[in-house]
Amino acid sequence: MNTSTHYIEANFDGLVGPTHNYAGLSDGNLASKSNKTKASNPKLAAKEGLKKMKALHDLGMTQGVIAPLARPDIGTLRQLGFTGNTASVLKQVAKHSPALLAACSSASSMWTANAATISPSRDTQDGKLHFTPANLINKFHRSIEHPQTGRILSAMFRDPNYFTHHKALPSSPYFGDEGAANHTRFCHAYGDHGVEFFVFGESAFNAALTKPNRFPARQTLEASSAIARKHGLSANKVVFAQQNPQVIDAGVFHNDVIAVGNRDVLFCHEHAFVHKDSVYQDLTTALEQPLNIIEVPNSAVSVADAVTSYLFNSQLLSLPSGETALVIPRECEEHQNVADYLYSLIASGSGIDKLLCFDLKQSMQNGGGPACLRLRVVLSEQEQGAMNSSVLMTDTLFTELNAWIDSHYRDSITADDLTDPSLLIESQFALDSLSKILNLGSVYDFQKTGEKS
Ligand code: SUG
Repeated sequence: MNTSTHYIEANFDGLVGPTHNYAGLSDGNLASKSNKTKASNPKLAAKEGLKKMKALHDLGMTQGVIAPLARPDIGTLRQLGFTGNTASVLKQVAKHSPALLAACSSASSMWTANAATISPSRDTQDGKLHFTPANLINKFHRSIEHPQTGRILSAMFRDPNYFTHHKALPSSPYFGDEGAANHTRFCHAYGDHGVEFFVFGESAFNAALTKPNRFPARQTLEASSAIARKHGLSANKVVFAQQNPQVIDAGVFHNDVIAVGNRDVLFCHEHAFVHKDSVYQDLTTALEQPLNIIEVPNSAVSVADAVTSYLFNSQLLSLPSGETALVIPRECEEHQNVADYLYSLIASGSGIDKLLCFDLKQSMQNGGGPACLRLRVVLSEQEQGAMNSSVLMTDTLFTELNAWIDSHYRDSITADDLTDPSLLIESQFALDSLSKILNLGSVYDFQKTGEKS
């Protein structure tokens, strides 16, 4: 391994799929539940996300795109006993269970923070980058994502000399895994051997650990430790922490709704973790240098304010200019307490220098903010050279994707539209064409899965 090589953090955002809709599928995610039955606007959703990608690219960040999954998921519907051609499958399931149709039509793969957990090559025993797609077992509509997600990630990071792709963990609640949304990496420079921080909501085997009462904990300690093992991480560079069950019950369904970290900064709410002092101590010890912990007091921003504004679902970015930026959703500026807190934070010399604010309302209404929409990958120069560069944002790709959205996306979807076989055909055409733009090969394989209309 060449330790003098330069490493960067690239962000890969999920392109919102053509079936984006509000189906109220996520118990414990307050936005998802409260927007059920609202009409969605997939075209606007995709453009909002794309604008964020382009803006970060324009600031000099390495920005990539992750293609959406094929939806409705006819393969899963066939597995559940619906037969005939695709129009007939849709008709049967719409009659039998509109909720099942909605689950199989969800564009939830847009939240790529849940796509996988990734360990950079500097942290792993074999010096390769490791990927484990999340099994997302806690929600049916998300549990069907990982096989296609794994294919897409493999088509983006193909070269086995650099990239190791694992299968998702066993599909059991004991190993509930929600990917990078519950995983943060700390380091001084991206090329250092980093500290990988895993936050879990409950333990499947240790009954002594408290559990939330109202809403499910989606990540188990057992899943997090399996990933650390599979990725070959050093024990002294891994920290496990339990998320406060009370915040899960208040709507914090992933750690990235209450904390975000980058390099040697941890920005979190004071109620984020159980035994927070020992968590902070363990992180500092593993990092072997000071960690800048910016802890937001409940008196300034309550947990409820954090959940409505998505303050912590922000991206903490080290810009090429040397500044640290916090990428926030518009909702933070619209929330008085949160906005006041943020302006004082920037003025205080905390280590966060500027705010970048984006409209991501279409995704926010399903509980997905800026940080949900991105998957971080720390890459060396050689790894950047070895990956599929067609997925990296450029001015040309931005123009091409905008035109692609314009020609394939609807500007409104309601529950009734999900039964429409033309939506399926439109989506298949769109993804066929996207797989060429992004050079993904046959990741969708509609023919093979019997999904071709
Ligand atoms: O899993 N919402 C997603 C939001 C994921 C946000 N991701 C992170 N925090 N990293 C979820 O709850 C709602 C779909 C619907 O109701 O139509 C949904 O799946």
